[in-house]
Amino acid sequence: METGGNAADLIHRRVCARTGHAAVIGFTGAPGAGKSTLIDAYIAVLRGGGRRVAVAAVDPSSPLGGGAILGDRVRMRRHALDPNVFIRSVASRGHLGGLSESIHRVVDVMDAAGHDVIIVETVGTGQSEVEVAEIADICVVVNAPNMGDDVQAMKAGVLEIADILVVNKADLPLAQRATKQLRDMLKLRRNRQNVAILETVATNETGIDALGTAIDGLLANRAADKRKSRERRMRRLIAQAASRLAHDRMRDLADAMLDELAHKAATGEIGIAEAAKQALSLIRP
Ligand SMILES: Nc1nc2c(ncn2[C@@H]2O[C@H](COP(=O)(O)OP(=O)(O)OP(=O)(O)O)[C@@H](O)[C@H]2O)c(=O)[nH]1
Ligand SMILES: [Mg+2]
Repeated sequence: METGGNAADLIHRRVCARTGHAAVIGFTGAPGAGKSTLIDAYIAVLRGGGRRVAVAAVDPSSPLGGGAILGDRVRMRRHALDPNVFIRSVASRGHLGGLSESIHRVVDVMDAAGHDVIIVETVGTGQSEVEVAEIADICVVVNAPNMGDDVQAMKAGVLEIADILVVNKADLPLAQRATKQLRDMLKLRRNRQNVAILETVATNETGIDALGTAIDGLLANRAADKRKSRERRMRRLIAQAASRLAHDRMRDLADAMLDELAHKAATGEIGIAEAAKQALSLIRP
């Protein structure tokens, strides 16, 4: 059975009827910024409050399959034996250069399974963080001092999606400088310039309680938007699925019909756009 086929659709429908309870928190940021370590510490805070947690770690290093193998990138072993913490690695399907549709399904299933908080970890390498912002109710962008060309290198897009900015590795020199740089960059942001910037040391759990409090505060304000953003997300998924469907049907179209269109286009009788329109009308049923 092809992924995304009818069986998947059936499951999706059953699952969707049970979703809407979980809070989805995205953690994104440069490789090695400390996202997994931070999440590990945050899970401890959530568990202290009795909440059930699921983590979907998007693993960019495994483009194939959707396996549950946890790579070395995932440093959350402390909670491995806790039955109320479910951690899964999700392949990013590299050829699309970002989060796949499967992450949407994984998050939905985690939600339907009754987790209170779902954490999505992605490495901020371009498209993926914009997609994580789409899935997540709250987006935490994790920075670390002295990485590459400081935070200047951080893409403007990443800053735009941040609901909370974290400067992790605050134990390192230059942490304060990174915080100041972020504050300056925020001033240039078009909207929501009052985003919290929190310093943390994930390795010794400094600042994690404050992070949890900040996330809860934002969640409380967002509750009303949830259904709307879910529907926006569905619209995008439907559009993606529709274009894939068109692509597949076009491929299956009788050659004779395409040949005729190709001939007309090649001789300039019709333009490409017109040929495409006619081809679409051929596959409509
Ligand atoms: N000094 C210091 N090191 C930290 C801190 N947090 C994480 N680290 C270290 O930074 C390294 C990377 O941590 P990870 O949690 O794997 O970082 P990540 O962002 O999840 O990395 P990727 O998933 O590979 O992108 C590890 O060696 C951590 O022990 C911190 O607050 N201070
Ligand atoms: Mg990681």
